Amino acid sequence: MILATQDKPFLPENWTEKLSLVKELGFDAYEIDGAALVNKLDEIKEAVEKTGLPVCSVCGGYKGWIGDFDEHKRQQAVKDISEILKAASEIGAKGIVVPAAWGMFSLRLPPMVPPRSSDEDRKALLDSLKQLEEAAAATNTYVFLEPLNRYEDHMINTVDIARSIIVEGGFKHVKITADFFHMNIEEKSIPATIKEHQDLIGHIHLADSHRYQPGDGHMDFVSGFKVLKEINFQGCMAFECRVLGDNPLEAYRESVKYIRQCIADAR
Ligand code: LER
Ligand code: MN
Repeated sequence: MILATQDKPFLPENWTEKLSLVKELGFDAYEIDGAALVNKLDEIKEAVEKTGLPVCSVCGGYKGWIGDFDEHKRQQAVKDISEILKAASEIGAKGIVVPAAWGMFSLRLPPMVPPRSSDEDRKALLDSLKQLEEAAAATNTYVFLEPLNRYEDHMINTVDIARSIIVEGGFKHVKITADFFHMNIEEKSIPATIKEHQDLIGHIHLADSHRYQPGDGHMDFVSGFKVLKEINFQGCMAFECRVLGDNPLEAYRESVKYIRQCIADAR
């Protein structure tokens, strides 16, 4: 299993120095911001070559959402993500993590009544993903559709809903990001969810129960990793968390060791 990290405030700005330190911390790969990738493509390519630390995936870095209420912003998201996928393919990244929307609306927070029906939400998502399916096919990349918990999005909260959209659209280049933090809130069982949707899970996000670094909270990673091993998951698992501790760099190093031990314990 490939372990990756997103950017952190304690990592250097210079791309070669950043990727070197990521490697030294014990990671195998890096999950990059889409805007950084597009704007600094040559610099990042050089850093990947020099350090031997690949960019495995992209997350964020575009305007709007694929399920945006605002039609103009929705199309902007599709356009930006298509551009990012071109850059991703140039650098050998597998694809981009894409939620329906993040922080746009929650059915569990006031005003609780959305400005659009769930049928219209679904129509918008299917249309965006149809366009992105073509962009991903043309670049041999994937869109990793990501369910978020009920407080962060109202359209796709569970892996099952993500599946139903992929099946309805007949998409071949849309897979699922299974994020342990969101699954811990929304799914009855993380291992059972991974097992049931193994054919569509293409990417993993890791954080502990409180969204800080793995090992600091009470998430049961081992039971999920057991299933990932059983199904021979070949994708990337990217840390997506803030880091607690007086020395965050060292705390992060310990967290990588912790996750590697969880992987070893998952037999
Ligand atoms: C947000 O909570 C999240 O999980 C990100 O991966 C959004 O794409
Ligand atoms: Mn995530």
